[in-house]
Amino acid sequence: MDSAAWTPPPESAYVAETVRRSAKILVVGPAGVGKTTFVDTMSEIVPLHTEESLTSASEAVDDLHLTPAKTTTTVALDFGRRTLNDQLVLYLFGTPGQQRFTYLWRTLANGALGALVLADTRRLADSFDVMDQVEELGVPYAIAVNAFDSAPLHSVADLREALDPQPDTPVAVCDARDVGSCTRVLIDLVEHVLLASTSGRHAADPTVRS
Ligand SMILES: Nc1nc2c(ncn2[C@@H]2O[C@H](COP(=O)(O)OP(=O)(O)OP(=O)(O)O)[C@@H](O)[C@H]2O)c(=O)[nH]1
Ligand SMILES: [Mg+2]
Repeated sequence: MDSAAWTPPPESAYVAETVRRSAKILVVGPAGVGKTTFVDTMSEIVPLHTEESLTSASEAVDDLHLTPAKTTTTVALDFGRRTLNDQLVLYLFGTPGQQRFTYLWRTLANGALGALVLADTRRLADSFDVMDQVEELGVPYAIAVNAFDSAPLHSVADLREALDPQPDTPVAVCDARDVGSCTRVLIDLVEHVLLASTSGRHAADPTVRS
């Protein structure tokens, strides 16, 4: 290798020295709800994507009328990293949203400490199946309603009633393109996971860094 051509990676490429714990977090939800956008927004490293072009062959199965600008779909995973505080780093795994890939993200859920289920107010019911799957896998989760510009706005109380999760499941609204609101829903999720683990309902605990 030509060492003269090598440039060191930026500081942010490495996990900070102070970080003691890490956690795998799934970002799940129906197709086109903004999972890849969320991972992109939150990742402090260049995220990994596995996007493939949507073709006319999938028109009959993929309903994309709510996201007409969308030209690609995730076929395996998105991966990003976010340091949430001095001591905790989150590894974000965005899943594919198309139903035909459900088997794949159920495998991806191995070792996940928590899941963020994204929803869209124009089709809240599309997230029910994902909520069921995550519950079945025993992964604690929070719900983040991604506020698309053209989507109707509802209060969190109304959203909770419509989504009907467990009473202690956090529900919040975010904009998948906005770091501030995405950070808040991730903090809600981590707090929920830690509370669930201290109350003994889930054995999950962030992995200690050696
Ligand atoms: N207006 C608006 N558009 C968004 C938002 N989040 C995502 N989008 C757009 O909506 C489309 C879908 O976003 P993706 O992030 O690819 O959705 P996804 O859930 O990863 O989709 P799949 O991988 O196909 O399941 C893209 O065209 C985004 O630019 C949002 O918060 N507001
Ligand atoms: Mg995607």
